Amino acid sequence: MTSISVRLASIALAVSALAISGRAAPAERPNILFIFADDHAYQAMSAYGSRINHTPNLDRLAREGMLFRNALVTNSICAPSRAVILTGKYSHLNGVLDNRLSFDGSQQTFPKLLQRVGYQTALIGKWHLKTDPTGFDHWEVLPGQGHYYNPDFRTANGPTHHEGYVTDVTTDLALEWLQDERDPSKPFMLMYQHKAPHRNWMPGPAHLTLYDGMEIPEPETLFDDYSNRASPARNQEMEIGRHMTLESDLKIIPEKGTRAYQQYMGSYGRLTPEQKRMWDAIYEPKNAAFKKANLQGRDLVRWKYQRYIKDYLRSVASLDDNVGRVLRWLDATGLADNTMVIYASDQGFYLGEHGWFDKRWMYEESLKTPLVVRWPGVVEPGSESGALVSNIDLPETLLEIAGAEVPGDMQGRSLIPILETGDAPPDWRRTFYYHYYEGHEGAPHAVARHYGVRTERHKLIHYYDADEWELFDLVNDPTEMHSRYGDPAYKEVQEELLEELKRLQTELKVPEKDPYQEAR
Ligand code: SGN
Ligand code: CA
Repeated sequence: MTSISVRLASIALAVSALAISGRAAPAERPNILFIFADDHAYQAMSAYGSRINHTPNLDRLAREGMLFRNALVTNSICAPSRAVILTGKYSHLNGVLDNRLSFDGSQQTFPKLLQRVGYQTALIGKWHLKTDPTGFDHWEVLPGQGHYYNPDFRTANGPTHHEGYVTDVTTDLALEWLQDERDPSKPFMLMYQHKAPHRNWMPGPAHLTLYDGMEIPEPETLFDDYSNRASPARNQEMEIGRHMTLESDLKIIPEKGTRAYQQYMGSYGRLTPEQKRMWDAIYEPKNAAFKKANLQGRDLVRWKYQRYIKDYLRSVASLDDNVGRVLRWLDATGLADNTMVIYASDQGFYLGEHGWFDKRWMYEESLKTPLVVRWPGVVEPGSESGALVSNIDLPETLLEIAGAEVPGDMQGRSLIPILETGDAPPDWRRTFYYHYYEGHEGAPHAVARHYGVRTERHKLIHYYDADEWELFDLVNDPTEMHSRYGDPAYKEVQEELLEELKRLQTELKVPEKDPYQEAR
């Protein structure tokens, strides 16, 4: 077939799929712009009611689209979350159980299926799945975690290097592709994926002094003592007080010749002399004041929290600005009307809640991720959904939008009915299965492996190595400070949840033995 007949055939296919689903066929299939952040907590997005920052451009998407209050991830860590989105399958089926494993790019992914129905696909920015991306007509990705300043990228034609701040550079590359390189005769699907605001939270030049002279409010559980929960909550290594480093995390220059100095130079050392001058002028006086104050105990934790949260929010500010640039480009080119824009993060993040940074847990802050969808003419502007939705639902949603057939082995569900009507269909999921695997010896942050079930109101968690359980009542205890597992008052709920957990594991084909061992 010629490319024109392929296109016509694919449009016919799309139109018939839309006709089957009972919706009017739009004149053209929409473009898809998938904007993805790394470790962006919903607590740091004003559309979600942030108490600590403003994100006007992300909020604009929420004002013009739908905001999901319960967008849950199946495995709260970077590479696994990305693999779930590409495949629509839980980690035990897509093979990426943890950050150490590589993605098998020969498997079915939604970008490949979009290509088959005539979409042009591109991926720019953070990738983190080790193997070369497949299913993309164009890709330029950060190797591994990438760098904040003067980042290197990988492409199909070898490495590239770009001077500047990674969030700006990623946006420049995305806009260049949209403007000059894509094929305007085809609908596009662009995955525009940021490194920010991932650890070590290095702000960009435009936001280095944002929040100076201000105190950011502390979360109420900053000094959690981890009582009334199972032992893993106490035994992790993700406390701001005990585990966040002054050097690479908090930009206090370590002594030369130390390991900390080497680590610090891994990021700071990449700055150009000009960038270093700008950086030093801002951090050095603050660092000197910190050293002089010789803080201890809670005062030190409070200082660390302030330095952390400000750098984190500065990194978010640049993300927000750059999303604004892309939204304005869509406006200016007239593409906004026929482009679905999705904003999400790979998981949530702790901003001092429970005294923590990082993610991984089935507790709320890491289980939930921001998710906003703008789709002009379909989604009611300013609408919200509280349905239990997930990153695993995204590929099926995008396939349906493109008029592609949804393979039966995907495990999520298309969000289209919710996007169209604002309401979840009566048979929408009321329970959600979670499974975290990265609990091996020496794993970063030492969070025990666990799985569990979340309902609208309750959450049951099993830390299966130690065989400990937790049960939370999110209405009576929204900050999850008191496990009710074994509490006679929750006997019935507990039994129901245990049963539902088993049912979900069977339905989702979770192997009885943790596939983690076999994957090594
Ligand atoms: C690195 C970070 C961890 C982080 C993981 C995973 N340490 O190991 O804090 O949890 O990445 O993050 S760092 O010293 O390298 O910053 S993820 O987003 O890629 O899953
Ligand atoms: Ca992440």
